[in-house]
Amino acid sequence: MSGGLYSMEARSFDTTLDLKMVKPYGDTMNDGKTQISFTLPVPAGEEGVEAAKQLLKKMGFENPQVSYYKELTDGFTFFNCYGSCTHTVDYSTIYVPKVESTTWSMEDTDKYIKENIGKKLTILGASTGTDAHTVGIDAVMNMKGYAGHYGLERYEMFEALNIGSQVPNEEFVAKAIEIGADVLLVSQTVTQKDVHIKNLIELVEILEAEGIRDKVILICGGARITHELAKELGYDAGFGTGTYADDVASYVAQEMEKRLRESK
Ligand code: B12
Repeated sequence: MSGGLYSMEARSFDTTLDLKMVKPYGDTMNDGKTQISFTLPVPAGEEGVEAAKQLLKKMGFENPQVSYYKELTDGFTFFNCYGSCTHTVDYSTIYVPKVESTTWSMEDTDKYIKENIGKKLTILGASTGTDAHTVGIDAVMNMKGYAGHYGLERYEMFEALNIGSQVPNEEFVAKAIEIGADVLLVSQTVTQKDVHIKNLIELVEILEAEGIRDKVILICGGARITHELAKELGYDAGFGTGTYADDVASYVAQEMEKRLRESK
C-alpha cells in the first residue's frame, strides 16, 4: 500500500521537476520551502518578528514564519525563519568555470612528475596580507593532510614550504625568489570589505614588477575564492571549499607538464 503511494509520489516528483525553473524543495517538488536566518538590529519582540516577516516577503518568500528568535545583545535579534520561495533559476543554462584538470592520487601525481617533468617542484605557500587563518592552507600543505588526504609536504616530487600567516606580499615574493619557487599558493579567508581582492591584486603587481609572474604557477584559495575570480585577478587557478591536496597537486603536475610541452 505505502509502496503504491510512494510510486505515485515518485511519478509526480519526476513530471513536475523542470530544470529550467528550479526552486527550493521541502517535502513536495516546487513547494519553495526555505529556511533562512539573519540578525536584525532591533530589539526582540512582536515588532521585530513583524519586521522579519515583512523583509522575507520583500525577499520573495510567501507565507513567512518566524520559528525562533533570540536577542543576541541589547537591540540585536537573531531570527530563524521559514517561507516559500517564489523565484526560480534556469539550471540548464548555468556555466561555472572550473580548474580543468583530472584529480589523481598522490602516487600517480608523483609518478607523473617523475616521468614527465623529471625534477622536484618547489612550492611556497602562505596566508598573506593581514590574514591570520592558517587551517585552509595547512589542510592543503601539511604532511599529515586533511580528511584522509595527505598534504603536499608528503609528496615525493614536491619541496613544499608553508611560511605561515600574515605574510606581507613583499616578504612572500622575496622568499619565492630565494628558494626558486615553481608554484605559489596563496590563502585568503577574510573577505571583509574586499580586502582579499586588494591583497591578491597587489601580489600579482609585485610579481610582475620583479619579472617572475610568468615563471611561476600562481594559485589562490579560500572559502570564497572561485576559479573565475582567481582568473579575473590574474591567477592561474583558484580553489574553494572542499579542496584537497590531491586536486592542487594534480593541477600543478598537469599545468607544469603543459607549460614544458608548449615551451619546446
Ligand atoms: C578558525 C577561524 C578563525 C581563527 C583562525 C585560527 C587559525 N589558526 O587559522 C581565528 C580565531 C584567529 C579567526 C580570526 C578572525 N576571523 Co575567522 N574564522 C574561523 C572559522 C571558524 C574557521 C575557518 C577554518 O579554519 N576553516 C576550515 C578550513 C579547512 O577551510 P577553508 O579555510 O575554507 O580551507 C579550505 C578551502 O577554502 C581551500 N583553501 C583555503 N586556502 C587555500 C589556499 C590554496 C592555495 C588552495 C589551493 C586552497 C585553499 O582548501 C581548504 C581545504 O579544503 C571561520 C568560520 C567557518 N566556519 O568557516 C571564521 C571566519 C573565516 N572568520 C571570520 C572573521 C571575520 C575573522 C576575524 C576578522 C574576526 C575578528 N573580527 O577579529 C578574525 C580575522 C583575523 C585575521 N587577521 O585574519 C569570518 C570571515 C568573513 C569574511 N567573509 O570575511 C568567518 C567566515 C566567520 C564568520 N562567519 O564571520 N578566525
